[in-house]
Amino acid sequence: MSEKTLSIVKPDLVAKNKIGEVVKRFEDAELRVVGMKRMQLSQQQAEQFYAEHSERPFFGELVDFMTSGPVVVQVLEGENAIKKNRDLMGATNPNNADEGTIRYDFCRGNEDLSANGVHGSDSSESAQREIAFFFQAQDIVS
Ligand code: 3AN
Repeated sequence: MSEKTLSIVKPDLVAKNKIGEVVKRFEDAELRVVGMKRMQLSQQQAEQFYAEHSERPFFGELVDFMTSGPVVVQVLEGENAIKKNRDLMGATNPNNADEGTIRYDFCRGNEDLSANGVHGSDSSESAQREIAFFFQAQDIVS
């Protein structure tokens, strides 16, 4: 089933000039980038986006990191896009991620767990909410 998911290239990988390498992995896996923009998140946007984690001890650190520099948000489309993107990303902690995943290849050795390179929606409900958070319908072109 073709579906859409939200991906974010986080400030660490934007700063390392890895946007293209991340997008290449999506394209090589037959995911299509159907919406994309570079933006600087405000504190309020980051807090809203990660609201489900607001009670977690790392919330402040996560919001600080996500607002520390520009991000690139994308809508990816393809067969099983949500799981496929999660598989390409690898485990939340890059040091536990499988070799060949984005987080292992570009983020291992990072001490700060917030700096794990990429975000990907974890369910179809999250994907819908997260896509609508950043994109208007007319900014997504399949
Ligand atoms: P994932 O991004 O793999 O779905 P979540 O949803 O559990 O992981 O966590 C959301 C984000 O919160 C992660 N991408 C990571 O940046 C950050 N995070 C998760 N756990 C920690 C932690 N223990 N310390 C700092 N940041 C964390």
